[in-house]
Formats: sequence, C-alpha cells, structure tokens
Amino acid sequence: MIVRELQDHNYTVLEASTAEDALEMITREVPDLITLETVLPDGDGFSLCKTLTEPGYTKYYAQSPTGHLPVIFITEHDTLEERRKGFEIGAADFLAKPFYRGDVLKAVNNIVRPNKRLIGLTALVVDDSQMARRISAEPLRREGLTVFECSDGDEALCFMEKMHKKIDIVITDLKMPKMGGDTLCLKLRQDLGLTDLPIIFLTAISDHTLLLDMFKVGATDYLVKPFVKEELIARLRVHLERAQLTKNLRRIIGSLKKANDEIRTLSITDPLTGCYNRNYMGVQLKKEIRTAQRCKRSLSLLMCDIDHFKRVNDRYGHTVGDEVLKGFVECMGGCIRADIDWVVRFGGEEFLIVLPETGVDGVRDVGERLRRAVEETPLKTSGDALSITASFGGTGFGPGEPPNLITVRNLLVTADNLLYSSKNNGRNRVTIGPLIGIDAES
Ligand code: GH3
Ligand code: MG
Repeated sequence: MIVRELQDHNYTVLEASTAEDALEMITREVPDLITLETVLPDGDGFSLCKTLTEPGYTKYYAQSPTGHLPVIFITEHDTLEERRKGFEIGAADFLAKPFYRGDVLKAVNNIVRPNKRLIGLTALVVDDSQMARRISAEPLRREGLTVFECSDGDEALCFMEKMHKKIDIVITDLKMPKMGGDTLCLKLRQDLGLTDLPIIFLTAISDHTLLLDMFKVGATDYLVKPFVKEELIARLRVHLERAQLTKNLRRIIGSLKKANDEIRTLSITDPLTGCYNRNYMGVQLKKEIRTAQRCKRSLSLLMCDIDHFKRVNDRYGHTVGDEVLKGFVECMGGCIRADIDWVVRFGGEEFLIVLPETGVDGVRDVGERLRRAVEETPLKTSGDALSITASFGGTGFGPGEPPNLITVRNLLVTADNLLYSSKNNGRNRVTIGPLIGIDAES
C-alpha cells in the first residue's frame, strides 16, 4: 500500500523487509525519507532508527541537501508511550495502522515537499502598482497558491464582501489611492468580522510609529519593501499554518459544543414528548424551591394524569397512545408561560407542571385552564383525532409557609394525593389543597 501510494505520486521507492536489509541498502543509496514499521522480523524500528544516527551511518546522508534522514514510524500500537519513544530518537512523524488512502502521501509530502502544503490555499494581493503586484503574486503562485489581485482598497473590499470565505490570506500595500491598506484592514476586521484572516502589509516605510499604527488597525505582520521573496514566503507560511490551525480548532470546538449540547438535551428530556425527564426534575426542582424561598415568592406544582389512558392503548394501539401523549404535552405547553413554567414526564402518562411565582389560588386557575384545554382539544393522531380528559392535583407554598414544610417530597406527595382525590371523585377535575407535611426534613 505504501509503495503504491508513493509511486503513484512520482516517488522512487526502495523496499526492505528486515532491519538488516534496510541498513545494507542505505550504505548503497540514501533515500530522502524512510517509512519504518516499529516491529520488524529481526528487531524493532526504534533500534534501527537509533542505529541510523550512529556515525557509521550518518556519514552516508550527512552530505545530502538536508543533512538528515527523516523517519516516519508506522505502528499498530499507537500509544503515547510509543510516540514518546519514537520522537525521542528523532522520528519526524507517526502513522497509526490502519491508515487510509492518502495518509502516507500526506505525511511524506509534509516532510519531503513542504511547499505542497500551500496548494489549495488562496491569497489576495492588493497594490496599485501592477509591477508590485506581480512581484508579490508570482512567488505565491509558484508555491501553489491561487492568487487574486486588486488595485486598491475599495476594489479589495468589494471583492472580499463576496469572496471572503475563499480567501486564506491578504497581502496589501499600505499607501494606495482612494482607500489605503490601513482602512481596508480595519474594515475587513470590523465590518466583515474577519478576525482570524492573516493580513500582511507591504510598505516602503520603516518608521516605527507608522508600523505600530498598522498593528493598531489589525495587521498580522508587515514586510518592508524591497523584500526578498523567501522572506515573504516564510512569513506567509507561518501565518497560513497558524490560521489553518485556528480554523480547525474553531471547527472542532464548534462540533464538540454542539455534541455537548445535544448530549445535555438528551440527558434531561423525555424522548417521546420532548418535555423534561425526572433527572432534570431531581436537580431543577430543588433549585426552583430554594430560589422561591430566598426571594420570598410562591411556587406551585400541578400533578396530572390522563384519564383511562389504558383504554386508548387497548382500543387504538400503542403507537396512537404515544401520539396522544405527545399531543397532550403540546396542548398543555400552549397553556402555560413559556420559559417560566415547565413540564416533567413523571411516569407513563403522569406529568408534573412546575409553576414558579404562582400561589395556591393561581394554581387553581391554571389547573382549570389546562383541564378545559385538554377536554376541548381533540388530539391529532395518525388515525382519527381523539378527545381525552385528565385529572389534576395541585399544591404550593407562599412566603408565609413554615420553611420546614417546604420539601420536594412534601410537595410531590401532596400533589399526588390531591390528583388521586380527583380520580376518586370522578376524574376530569382539579383538586387543589394546602401543602401537607409528610416529613419535616428541610
Ligand atoms: P386512570 O384514569 O385511573 O389513570 O386510568 P389509566 O388507564 O389512565 O391508568 P392505568 O395506570 O391503568 O394505565 C396507564 C397506561 O399507560 C398503562 C400503560 O401501558 C400506558 N403507558 C405508560 N407509558 C406509556 C407510553 O409511553 N406510551 C403508551 N402508548 N402508553 C403508555
Ligand atoms: Mg391514567
């Protein structure tokens, strides 16, 4: 695989299957790079790599253009320990098995043909002199960059408004007719929000105050004209690499954040109805109670349960039953305050509604409103729309409530008992009562 991938891209490849073969081969022809398996039939890659740094062997490649022989380790055991061992003896890179098409080529290109790293990147060169543009643009093109040219700040700004997503670096002259490089830079940073884009200034001025002014408007770097093209390329490479790393990092952070949000949402919601689950209630209800007490406000709970829900399942099947549950939660969601009140799936077809800043009188109104809405709203299902009713039990506390009475358990048990009073008294009704102490924990 390795040989084929490299040969396909015009590398000449020598092959050795043992450490002995490899060492012998190097005395005859020195390669530009070695890919080396960590486990060999007659030893291990690390020892071979070490042997290559001994004077008996360095003499073979000391005269090569780079003066060293880079080694890429290929390993099945990609552990931190292995990597540390490899890098300590001078590995240039590590590839873990299984590797995929293009991995070896990329690693080899990075070392042997570093220039290729700029292929696929795009630069914008801004200068009012065509000759000056050519002096900057040509070396960049030779490095494999795609280069666009603009002749002043105005033109460059218009160009960037449309094209900024495709541009990886801007190289601009400072003094230009109409809009200069400084104004252009400021507008790119502030108006287009391109905070990570590398912007390099080319200037004939070496006055330090003026150079500092360039950084004040957001320059990444500058070069004083006349410059050597090697310096331009070297600086460009540093800034492009940094920008690419930043871009990758932002992408990774973005996807991690998204995944994190999704995991959090999944961990606190009921997958069927989308309302909160009991995990969330366990944490949030305590907080809500504490806040109400601290701010001397009321808080109420409504426990509700669909009447004769078993009959829905029995008559129409579980799928329709599920649709009814969803519709029921949606119907209630439309009758409570968004972002203040919240619904928890307490059990199968039993739900809890938490109503901050609502006293026992208030919860009676809310309960009645919900009861009526459920009764009057036929719930859509994949079959016919179904009418259901539900029973409610509500309780709560206000600022005057004895603090030792206010516990999660007391609130839940009182609301549940009141719900069952509603059931026993004929269903489709709301029963509200004061908070009763089942236990007196605080
Ligand atoms: P009551 O008026 O006394 O509350 O009668 P009920 O039939 O609603 O109560 P019961 O406790 O006898 O039955 C509740 C039913 O709810 C039984 C259970 O299979 C069903 N159920 C619980 N969770 C789900 C669910 O997620 N989907 C569906 N389709 N049914 C569920
Ligand atoms: Mg029920």
